[in-house]
Amino acid sequence: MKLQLRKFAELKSTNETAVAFAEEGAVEGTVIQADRQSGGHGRMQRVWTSPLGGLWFSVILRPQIEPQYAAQITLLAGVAVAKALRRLYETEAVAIKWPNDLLLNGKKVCGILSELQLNEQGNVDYAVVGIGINVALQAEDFSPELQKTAASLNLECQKNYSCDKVLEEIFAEFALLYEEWLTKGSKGLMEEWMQLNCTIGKKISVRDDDAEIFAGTAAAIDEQGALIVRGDNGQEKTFNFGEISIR
Ligand code: BT5
Repeated sequence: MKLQLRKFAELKSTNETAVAFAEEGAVEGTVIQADRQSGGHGRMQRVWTSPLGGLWFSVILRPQIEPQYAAQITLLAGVAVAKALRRLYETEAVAIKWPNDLLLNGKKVCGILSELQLNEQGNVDYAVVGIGINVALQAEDFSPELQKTAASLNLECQKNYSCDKVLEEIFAEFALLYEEWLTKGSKGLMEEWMQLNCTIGKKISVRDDDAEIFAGTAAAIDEQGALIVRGDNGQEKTFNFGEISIR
């Protein structure tokens, strides 16, 4: 797959623009990037802080796969970004928190938002994978609340990489992984995810809004990217998506 960049100074949300382009037939590998977003969002329309200095982009994919495997696209993006950031910033402190976050020394540096559109036959029409990375944000770009939970790569690692450089590194990893995933299946991807994650083996709470709905140890992820949790009460439960905090 060839990634082709379409760059904008400002968009409401690169995911929204990517969906609109995909609906108009944009080819697989089209990438929408904006220097800033006026309405960047996370899951359930949560606000995603996206000022100048961050890398905000969305990739249009048209994988011919069974829709139930589409959840792996978020894992794939996480692996591609984690590998690129670890190499470029020469740190192993970047790790994947299930399902869609990348942490640096325990603070969120990247969020991923995947959206899937099926056609009338129930096959994948397109997927949009939106990736937000705090590359060169300053502490004051974050609200006081986010300052406690979010980090910016250049600040934290004392480097001065541009968003273009980070994007170039991610493109290389992403294209390679995606081809491998399409042709060879998910085994290699899952193995890499296991190497790069900071979730499995940890004591976690599964949350809905602010309330804990299940507590236990993250035991494994299954073929489709769902998290298997061994409950403190001995019961095992599988979560296809959700919110967790590491205890
Ligand atoms: C995510 O949602 O983590 C997915 C974020 C995806 C953003 C990208 S940017 C390009 C593309 N265009 C979009 O409009 N979106 C995608 P979620 O798991 O729901 O986490 C959202 C939470 O992360 C918020 O409620 C905040 O607590 C926190 N947050 C917001 N902005 C942040 C930032 N810049 N860095 C770290 N944490 C942030």
